[in-house]
Amino acid sequence: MRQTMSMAAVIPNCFSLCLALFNSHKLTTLVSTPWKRTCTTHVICHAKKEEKLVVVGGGAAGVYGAIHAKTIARHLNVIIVEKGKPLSKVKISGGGRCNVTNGHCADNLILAENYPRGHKELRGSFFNVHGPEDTMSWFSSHGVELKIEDDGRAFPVSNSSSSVIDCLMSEVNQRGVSMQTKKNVTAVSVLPGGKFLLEIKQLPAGSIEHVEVDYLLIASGSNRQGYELASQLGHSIVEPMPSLFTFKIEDLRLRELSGVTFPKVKVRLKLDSLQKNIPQLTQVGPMLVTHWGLSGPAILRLSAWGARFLFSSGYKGRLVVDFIPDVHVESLKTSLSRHKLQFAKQKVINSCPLEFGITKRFWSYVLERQGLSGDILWASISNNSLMSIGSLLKECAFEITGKGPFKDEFVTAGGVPLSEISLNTMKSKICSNLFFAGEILNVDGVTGGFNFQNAWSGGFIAGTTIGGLALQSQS
Ligand SMILES: Cc1cc2nc3c(=O)[nH]c(=O)nc-3n(C[C@H](O)[C@H](O)[C@H](O)COP(=O)(O)OP(=O)(O)OC[C@H]3O[C@@H](n4cnc5c(N)ncnc54)[C@H](O)[C@@H]3O)c2cc1C
Ligand SMILES: *[C@@H]1O[C@H](CO)[C@@H](O)[C@H](O)[C@H]1NC(C)=O
Ligand SMILES: *[C@@H]1O[C@H](CO)[C@@H](O)[C@H](O)[C@H]1NC(C)=O
Ligand SMILES: *[C@@H]1O[C@H](CO)[C@@H](O)[C@H](O)[C@H]1NC(C)=O
Ligand SMILES: CC(=O)N[C@H]1CO[C@H](CO)[C@@H](O)[C@@H]1O
Repeated sequence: MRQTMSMAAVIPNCFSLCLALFNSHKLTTLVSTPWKRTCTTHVICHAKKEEKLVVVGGGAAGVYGAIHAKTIARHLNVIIVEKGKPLSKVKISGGGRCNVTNGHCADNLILAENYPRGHKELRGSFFNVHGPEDTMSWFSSHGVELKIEDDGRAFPVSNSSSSVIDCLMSEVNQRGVSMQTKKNVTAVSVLPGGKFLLEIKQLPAGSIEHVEVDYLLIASGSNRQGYELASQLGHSIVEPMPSLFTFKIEDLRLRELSGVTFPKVKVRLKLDSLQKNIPQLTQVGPMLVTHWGLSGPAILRLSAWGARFLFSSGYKGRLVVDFIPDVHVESLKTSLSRHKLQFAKQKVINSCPLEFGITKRFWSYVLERQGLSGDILWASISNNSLMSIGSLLKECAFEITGKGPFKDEFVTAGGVPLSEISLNTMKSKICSNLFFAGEILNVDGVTGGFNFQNAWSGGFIAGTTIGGLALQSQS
């Protein structure tokens, strides 16, 4: 079928026949007949104009979109313009393993809740059209086996992001998508007939070419240039800002705990600017102490949900940590009193309340923060001190003084507002034949493969919509 269709692509008349057959679902049964020869011998057509799609950006969204557009409309001239290396973020993601998607949310409504920007809008058709299961089955049917880890993140069985890249690049080549690298799309305008006129700069030489295109898919990620292109076409841009970052906390004693992981804490963000209580500003999960502050999944999720508030507060705020979220404060205090009786003759530093999973290193931090010497005996801790240790474990405040320097989980919130596109087609509501997919949209997910899923889903929807339009315009 592949061969027949590409033959058809060069003979537009034959293409219409192909299309008719394709539409009536009979094509697959016909490929073995000698009609291919018939096609080549009956070239009588007025050649229809060749349509062109340019995809700005060879990232996850752009490449996946291009492949799917070309899968549907083989005659469509599909060109990806990439200023750097294609799929470079796929390569480095997940520590080189690539968290392709998150396979834990069978329910798309629950899946949508992992998107601080987009959680309302993505509850609709978006993931139903192409969700994590569709992505996983696409990859596995194209030779990339995936496995789902306990927390839901899906990785290639090979543990290497190269399997994902190799698969996508081989699809690009096999399907005849043209990948043009070291080219920067610098400006766009709409011509009177409705086509786009792109200005493309060759890097690093700087020679400029102008290209007319019928369909434009902007999948430029969080690149400033991409926002510029979108606004040149009439779109507004929600102010871009970082999401998924760690918290800088200036606490020399905390620094001594650097490297310690707490498997389950409850973290809450308190900001002066917050009038109402926002449920997502409380997160439960693992937390990690670093040498500049706090990190780990619970903190990253909190940073994502709090991204806007933290941005406007200049990354200042108060973090309240409950180190023992499964135990009520009163029963914790009772247990501490019991511990005091039981271990009365021991030094506090030598006998930490292990039943709560408190490690010795953390216990000595707690004692220090309480102003207690580790050398005193349990018996000599006053009831008041004991109660405030209990309160500290349940409600330990840290002053956030900034955003961590770590960029490993970096994702951008903001971009083209979802209200300006139709999520069931990824089509612009402002400019016709313009499409968006991926991080350029005002969508971002928490850690765990959700950002890539946004790119796959958006790329698929945009690509298949464009492919469908290109088929229609040929028929
Ligand atoms: C270090 C790191 C690790 C990450 N890990 C994960 C993870 O494990 N799981 C997850 O889900 N997400 C992860 N992310 C986020 C994820 O990489 C992005 O959400 C995803 O790559 C977005 O895909 P995209 O195709 O929209 O944009 P991108 O992947 O950013 O691709 C956009 C492409 O467009 C090109 N481009 C932009 N403007 C132009 C122009 N004017 N002309 C030509 N080319 C242009 C860029 O060079 C780029 O290659 C990670 C991000 C980083 C930085
Ligand atoms: C991939 O990584 C996981 C987790 O680190 C490990 O359990 C598994 O054995 C690795 N697989 C291969 C093929 O290296
Ligand atoms: C791409 O073009 C824009 C606008 O001219 C420019 O700001 C940007 O630096 C260019 N990018 C590269 C990689 O040259
Ligand atoms: C210590 O304080 C707690 C809480 O106020 C109280 O329940 C307990 O009886 C007190 N114990 C002693 C020994 O005073
Ligand atoms: C965004 C995300 O979930 N990244 C994770 C991908 O997986 C690696 C482990 O291989 C984690 O370190 C990343 O945090």
